[in-house]
Amino acid sequence: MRRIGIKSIVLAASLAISSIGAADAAPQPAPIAPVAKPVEAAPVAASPATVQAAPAAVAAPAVSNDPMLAVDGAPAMAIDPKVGQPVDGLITIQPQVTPNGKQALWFHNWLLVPTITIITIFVLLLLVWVVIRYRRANNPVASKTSHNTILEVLWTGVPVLILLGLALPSIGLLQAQYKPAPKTAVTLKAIGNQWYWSYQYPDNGGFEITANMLKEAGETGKGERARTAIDGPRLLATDNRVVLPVGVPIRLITTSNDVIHSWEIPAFWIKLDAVPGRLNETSFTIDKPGVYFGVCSELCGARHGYMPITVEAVTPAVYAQWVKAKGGTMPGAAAAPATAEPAVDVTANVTGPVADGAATGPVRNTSATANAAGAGTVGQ
Ligand SMILES: [Cu+2]
Repeated sequence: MRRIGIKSIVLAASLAISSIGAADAAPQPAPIAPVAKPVEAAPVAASPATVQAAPAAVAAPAVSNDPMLAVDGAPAMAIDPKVGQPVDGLITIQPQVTPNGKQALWFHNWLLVPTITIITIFVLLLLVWVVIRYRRANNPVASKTSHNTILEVLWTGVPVLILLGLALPSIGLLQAQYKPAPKTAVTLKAIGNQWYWSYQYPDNGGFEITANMLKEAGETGKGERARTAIDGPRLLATDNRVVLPVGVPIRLITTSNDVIHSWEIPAFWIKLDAVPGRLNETSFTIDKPGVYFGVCSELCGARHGYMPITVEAVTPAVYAQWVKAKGGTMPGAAAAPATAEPAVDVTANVTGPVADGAATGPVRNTSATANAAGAGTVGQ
């Protein structure tokens, strides 16, 4: 009996230890690979020139040589270096800014980690005790006990209770993550491309933005802007930020133009594959304004590590302003299609080669005006 007991104890200990390793490994978000020099002339130049609506309409500061506004026209927002991005020495999950994320973080910090720790320490102490107390010198005549009902009931019942205690909140969290977005949600369609992301806002007139990684000073080509500290960390900052409102449910739809990518923002507890020919959907609500970084999380080719995601979460009022500056419409105001925003000025703030909507690929319709007419329809 004792032999079997020890065997199962050792097995349990190794399982517990290996799961700790897995938990530690999971939250590391950014694959910070050593940067090889940008291999090609980079898709940035060739990619659909990030032609954006000129921020002229925004009352907010629109200084053209402000790096954050130069291409985007989005309101400048300072980055909190401890939130929404990897932090040196952090061994746990990033601080969460969505209700699901907070629930998951609580689950991890207050149920999983303590349970694993207690079990591991208990098993370790048990092993040490057995090795010392029952070593041959101390215990020359081994016990022949073969059954102990109380002990057997306990070592079956207690693990069952532990598993139940973990399963109940876990199922609740799963359910929350699969809850469909309400009708009032703002839709963001993220489209993976080798190797950048483009985004459509079908609820806001269907305008589109393209986000390329900002290169480091010295790596940029002609007309490209190098990353600065206010853009965000190296390999995570993009030329255009995805702007989203806080406190409003966001319906995230992902798809891809070529291979499987995955849209991930660790601080939102969101990771959703972008599969060619399919639409995947999930939803989340951002609680706190801020800038949040993520990366493509599906191995998608040579420059997989160079297609980051930058989300700027702003108040709904600022979001409405931004949408207007992009030539889009807010769902309420869109009732009157007469608001044909004057042809969006695509000449300002364009660093890359200017392409008009017709010149680029079918999905890469970079002209905000082309889509404005079909307000409310989901661009495929
Ligand atoms: Cu990718």
